[in-house]
Amino acid sequence: MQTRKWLGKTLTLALLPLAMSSAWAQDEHKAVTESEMKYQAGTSPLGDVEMHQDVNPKAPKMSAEEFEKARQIYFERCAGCHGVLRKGATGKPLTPDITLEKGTEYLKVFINFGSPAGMPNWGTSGELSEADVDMMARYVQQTPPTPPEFGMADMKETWKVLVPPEKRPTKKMNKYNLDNIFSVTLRDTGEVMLIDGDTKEVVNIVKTGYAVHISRTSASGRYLYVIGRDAKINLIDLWMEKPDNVAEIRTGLEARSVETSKAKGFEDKYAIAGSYWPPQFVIMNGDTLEPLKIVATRGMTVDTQEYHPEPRVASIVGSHDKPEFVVNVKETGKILLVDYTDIKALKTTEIEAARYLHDGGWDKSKRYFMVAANNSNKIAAVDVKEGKLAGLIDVGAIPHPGRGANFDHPKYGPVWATGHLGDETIALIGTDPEKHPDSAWKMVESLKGQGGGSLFLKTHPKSKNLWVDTALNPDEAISQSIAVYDIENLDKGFEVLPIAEWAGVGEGAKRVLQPEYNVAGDEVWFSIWSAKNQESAIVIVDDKTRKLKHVIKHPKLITPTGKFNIYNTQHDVY
Ligand code: DHE
Repeated sequence: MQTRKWLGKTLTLALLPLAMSSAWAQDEHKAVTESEMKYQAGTSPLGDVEMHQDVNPKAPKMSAEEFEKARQIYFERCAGCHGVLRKGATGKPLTPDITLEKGTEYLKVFINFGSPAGMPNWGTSGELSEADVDMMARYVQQTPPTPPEFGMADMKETWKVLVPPEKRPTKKMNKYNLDNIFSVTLRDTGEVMLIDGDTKEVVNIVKTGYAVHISRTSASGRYLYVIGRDAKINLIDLWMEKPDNVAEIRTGLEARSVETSKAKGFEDKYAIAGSYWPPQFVIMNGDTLEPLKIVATRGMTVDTQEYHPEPRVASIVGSHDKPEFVVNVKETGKILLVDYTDIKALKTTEIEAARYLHDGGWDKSKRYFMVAANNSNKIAAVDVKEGKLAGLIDVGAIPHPGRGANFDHPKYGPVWATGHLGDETIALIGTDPEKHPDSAWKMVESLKGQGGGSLFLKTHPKSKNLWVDTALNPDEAISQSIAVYDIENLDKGFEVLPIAEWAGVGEGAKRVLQPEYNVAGDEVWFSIWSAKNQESAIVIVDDKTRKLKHVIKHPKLITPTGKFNIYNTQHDVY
């Protein structure tokens, strides 16, 4: 039997991770599967960035070559959970004051075996060699290298106006029904595929940033903003004969969110992008992407009120009624209402919520923004009209709503729904304090779903269906199918549709991801997401009959993930 010494005791290898988990990982959430943890630990583009490094004489020795290799591995696999500066988020903090005390042997065991609390078993899974595990254990005891800042001069250097506004069309120059175009993220090729929702034909494939993340539509519906994980933004003009890039910029070194001003009088005027690194957001001209104002998000955390050097910007939405952006700051757990009426005298309302803020969407009235505080197992509801927190609602384990789903519940009135990464439930929260005060800001019902690993769910004002994906569930039968509920008969449970099977693609992970409606609200589009070298597809289901309507396949439809219908994104219909 193989044994190892740990904290002075001799333990069998099988017992080591358990012993460690109780010692160090006690307070980590327990409900995460390996695929979910890997989702949070997605690759950061910072691995290729040159960084400042101090030498720590107390840390174990590493050659310059080893350090560089370890840094690459850290940013590819670890930074998503433990943070760029290793201050901790989903994963534990790994700053030298903690890691030096633990020592190389302890850290090696942890990296090798993982923990039941969610740390992947990088060594025993074969992903890291024994030498790499040893190297990583020494690396996390060094002073964390700091990536450079990215200020106005850096942004301006990357900023390109490919077609100036005065040379752009003055009216729509194509025959497309722009309301029904879909912008589809081709994650691993760094492109978006624009698909005509009426004919299902490809309109254009536009080169974008690395591991492109989301698309958002301007208030008028003319412009499309796309952001990559490398913080590159592309502005696409949908009025062109063939919609294409008209401007681009990098607003940082790593990012996830972009949005545009939607309030009356400010339509298409500003764009905003939040970054993971540096921790900041930038307001730009809406039609050129010229950077105008950069605001740092470094500051104190909501609960312990300690300084955090790396509060990443998660979701951002533009209010339809007030000239404000709602900026959700992950590590501080604060929601910023940024009034852009006068960006030279920016007024910000800072609302205390909970850690770690991630994704969210509007309630039906678009007065309240609902955002997941995923590590607190809560949803924060912000009353944007009054500029205050309306509620902090306990839900299931690790809520992940995407933008959520709004519908009228037969008993509780208007509700907003979220699925969860960490359990199989779907939480319904009452959102109408005026007509349904007893239900407001409470989880009025918790539906049982197919399983954990849910990322997105969707309905449409014209539909009676609620579609819930379970893309990260470890069971293929669950990750490759969808659950659909009749919202007028929720007690009847759900029907399971084998969406990936309907796609008729070959081998692959075939995760069924992110339901998205067409403009009419009578079709639901699903991504069938396999690896880069495998066939993927988009499956379109008839909403009323729940039967297969169409499958989109294309040699360039590689790793499709998010899909954004122009009209529904423009008007926040979900
Ligand atoms: Fe996302 C939205 C961050 C991994 C697909 N993702 C978001 C938002 C944030 C975010 C902050 C909200 C943006 C907004 O509304 O302004 N995503 C992150 C991560 O930090 C994380 C966990 C790890 C990473 O390294 O990026 C991550 N996301 C993923 C994926 O692995 C997904 C499934 C596939 C992919 O394309 O990379 C993925 N994220 C999406 C999608 C949305 C999104 C499709 C938009 C949903 C919507 O309906 O609006």
